[in-house]
Amino acid sequence: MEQEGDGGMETVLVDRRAGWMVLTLNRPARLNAFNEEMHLALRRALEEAAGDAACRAVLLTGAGRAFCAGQDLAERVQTGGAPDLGASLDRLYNPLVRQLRALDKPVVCAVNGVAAGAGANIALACDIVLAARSATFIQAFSNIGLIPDSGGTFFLPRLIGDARARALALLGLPLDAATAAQWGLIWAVAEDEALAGEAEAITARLAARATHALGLVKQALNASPGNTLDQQLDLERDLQRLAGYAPDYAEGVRAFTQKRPPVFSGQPGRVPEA
Ligand code: T3D
Repeated sequence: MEQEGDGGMETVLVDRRAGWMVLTLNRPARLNAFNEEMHLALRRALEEAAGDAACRAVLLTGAGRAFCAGQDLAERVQTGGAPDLGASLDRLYNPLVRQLRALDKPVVCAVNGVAAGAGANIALACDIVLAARSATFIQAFSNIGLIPDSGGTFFLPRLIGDARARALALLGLPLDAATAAQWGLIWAVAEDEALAGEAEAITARLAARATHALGLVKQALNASPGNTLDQQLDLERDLQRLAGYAPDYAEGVRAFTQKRPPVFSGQPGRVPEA
């Protein structure tokens, strides 16, 4: 799963814990900027997380002082013709964002330092974003003549409203973590030295919950922005039906009535033929 490169360093570190996985972007000398190798390593690690029933949550973070500085611009210095950036998004960034959103288990992002360009928006594509107090979010794209990608123009206005989204995207200025949390861009801020512990505690807590239901929660919330209320009510009916047949629902109700903590398996149930 780990990928060799960057002078023998793995570009994504994969740490398997009991019930969850930590994925660490690992190109610290380049502030964990994405090159193709890191893209492919992260994709494979997420595929492994998706296919492993024992992995019930994922924690994504960065090595060193940054979370991720977006695209590795050293790869984009033009010596010949201009690169087709649309092709790069199609092949690398868009599949990553889709993969994070579609993963049927929660993804926590611990933003340990600056998150710039695609690095910022990949953080926003995760389910729960916790940032170190010293971290900043920069829609750096317009600083180099680009537009926000990796879902930035989707996530930003939905999370913080059009006025703030426009200013961040057009000005390319850093937003501090506390303001990001206050605006609703992210879930919360942790003190720098407490970030890893708090993010791990959240991920471990998620891994012990009703994983199948959490995947359905993601599905419902992912569909919400494009749906009418009627469509969303229908989707909730369909997904709740699936949740209701899963063993974790029976266990949740049993545990509640027996006044004890539930022990969830995370597994889907058998849905009767319609
Ligand atoms: O291309 C496509 O496929 C299309 C998709 C594009 C997606 C994108 O993400 S476009 C946006 C790309 N990212 C940026 O524009 C951000 C560039 N970086 C910065 O603005 C700053 O580095 C930061 C604000 C992130 C951090 O600033 P600071 O002062 O803390 O650090 P620094 O000194 O600028 O950077 C430290 C080192 O990391 C430095 O290398 P050196 O001089 O020590 O050897 C710097 O060059 C390197 N670095 C930082 N960001 C990148 C990078 N190297 C390559 N690519 C980077 N994005």
